Amino acid sequence: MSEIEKRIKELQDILNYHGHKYYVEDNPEISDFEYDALLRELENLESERPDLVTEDSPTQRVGGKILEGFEKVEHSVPMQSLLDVFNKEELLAFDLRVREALGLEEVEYVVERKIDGLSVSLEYENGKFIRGSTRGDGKVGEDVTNNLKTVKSIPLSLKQDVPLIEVRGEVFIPKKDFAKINADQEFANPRNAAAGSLRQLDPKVAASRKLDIYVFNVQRVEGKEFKTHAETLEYMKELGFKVSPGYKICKNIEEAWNEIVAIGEAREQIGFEIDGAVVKVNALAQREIMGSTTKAPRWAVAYKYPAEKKKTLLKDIYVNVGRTGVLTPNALLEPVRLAGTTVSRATLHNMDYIKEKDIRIGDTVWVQKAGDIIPEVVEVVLSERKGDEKEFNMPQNCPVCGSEVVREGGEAAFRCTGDECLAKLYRSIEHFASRDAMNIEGLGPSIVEALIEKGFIKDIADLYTLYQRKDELINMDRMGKKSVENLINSIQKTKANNIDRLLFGLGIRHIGLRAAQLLAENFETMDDIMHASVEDLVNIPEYGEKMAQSVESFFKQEQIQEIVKKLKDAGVNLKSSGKKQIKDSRFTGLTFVLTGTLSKFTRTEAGEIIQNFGGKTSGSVSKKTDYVLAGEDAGSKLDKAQQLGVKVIDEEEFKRMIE
Ligand code: 0OX
Repeated sequence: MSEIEKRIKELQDILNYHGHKYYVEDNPEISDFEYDALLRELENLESERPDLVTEDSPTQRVGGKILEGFEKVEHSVPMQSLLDVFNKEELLAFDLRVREALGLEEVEYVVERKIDGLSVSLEYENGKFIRGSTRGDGKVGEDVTNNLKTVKSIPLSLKQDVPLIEVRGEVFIPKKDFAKINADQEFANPRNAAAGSLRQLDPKVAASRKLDIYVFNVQRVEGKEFKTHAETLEYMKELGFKVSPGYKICKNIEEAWNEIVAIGEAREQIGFEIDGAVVKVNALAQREIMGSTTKAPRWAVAYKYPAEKKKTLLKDIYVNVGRTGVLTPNALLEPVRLAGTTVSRATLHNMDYIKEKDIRIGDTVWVQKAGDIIPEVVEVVLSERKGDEKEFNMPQNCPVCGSEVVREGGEAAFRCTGDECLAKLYRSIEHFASRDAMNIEGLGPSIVEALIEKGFIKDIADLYTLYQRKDELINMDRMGKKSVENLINSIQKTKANNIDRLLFGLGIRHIGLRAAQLLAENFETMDDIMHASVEDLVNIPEYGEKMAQSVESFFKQEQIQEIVKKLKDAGVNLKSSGKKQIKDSRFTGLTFVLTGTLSKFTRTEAGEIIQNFGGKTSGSVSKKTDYVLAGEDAGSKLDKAQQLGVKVIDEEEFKRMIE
């Protein structure tokens, strides 16, 4: 072996050793400076001898090229989800089910923190990392190997030469790093940031995001047998993995409960977000006996802690104006840390909510995150009221355009009456471009804002003449030539959209996606719809008086008639493809509920397919639901389906049904 070869091998080993000390054990033996110097030496030697660069060299963590998309990976062992429990009773009921199935007085459990990140599977052959994939729907995920290689705590080679092992873990962003990468509030929470980073097509971007991992399960292994889950965790540690820290073996459910309480109390102090605790039967033979349902093992549950609440000062109330002109009151808060982010604003929903809860400016209030994402003020701490707090009243004039604000009979909402209100224009264009409406790729909020600000668009129809001003757009500072061309192309493409997308995109009050489809099905042209009377419109099945009124008065507006004319002149499709001919009625009489993130279709597409086959979709699960189509991260609707015994299908099964 030549000197250079020897030194390269030596440096790889040294760097792997110190990398493990730093990233996995969190116990570095050398400084960052020394580590970087060694890494640079290795990079230099490897650039002299590219033939000696191995796949698992520490220099190869950001070696991947920018991808077009991700390959699908079929998981050889399904990546199951967990059944949730929300209180001690439900936990005890789980324990009872386990003990009855096993015929035992007491069962030993392992309690782990439930890391709030993204589940991934890591595959190793002969000790080398060969592939990493996302959970996807549990059966098929996406190959994100190059991005996972950038996660420094994922070993590229194991400390022992195992012929084959696949482990499962959770990728997350530590709290301290999330604050840094989210300075401009791009992500709602660390979990979202981790998900976005893992699905980056450019591994360099993923590398900049400080992803970390904890592993917690051996999915499969060759040539090794274990008796307990705890043994598998220790084994993974020996191999060099960063194992879920602070897991505890509990000899019965009471001990498990105490551990759940302790984890809940220490939740704020730990460096990463958790969304619960996981309770797992420890003995693997007992797990075998319990088995699994189609989705989740019967030998484990996730205990979900109640939403985190914080007390803080409500400094002021300000008002936002939405697409339809509705004024939404929001609270400006003394910033507080809440479920992973610093919260300084929270919704107050509407004026009735403020009155009902008697929320005043200067109050100390409880804030929590609705669905763990949108912060809301939930209660006033009356005991801390001093008496100088100020009551809030909705402004009589729109804070954006100054027009009169009215409250229409029976509605909670206050609305701006200004036809030209800029806030309305921003939001209406965002809505027009959104996925379920015209689906214009690349027309996000900041571009919309810039186009309005610079006077390029005054209404939605102006989008379709933008191509004539391409050069001016390119000169606008925030967009390059390529992105202007892409935007114009994606706008032009939408001219051929079905008219139901346009009808939904117009943002007619009370007309959602389904109502827009019904309009399209019941009239032949936009002209017919524009001339339809309330009497004509109430004849549409599922249409009530309010919807019919809304459509009629919408199209009576001169301004709208002008916009439609401009759309027509620009060549936007204004013809309906007529009532959908149901050639294949395999779903007639069946109701589907769609939930979670689908990977092969958008929800709208899946909904269209169901309707084309004569079926119906609904927004909520009830006994009348026939199927729940669940994608990734399906939440409460899936739980409800399981409770009611409604059949749950995944995308694969749905695909088979529509083939
Ligand atoms: C976590 C976590 C997730 C293995 C078998 C079913 C679920 N987010 O921390 N999942 C599991 O267990 C899997 N354990 C965890 N700790």
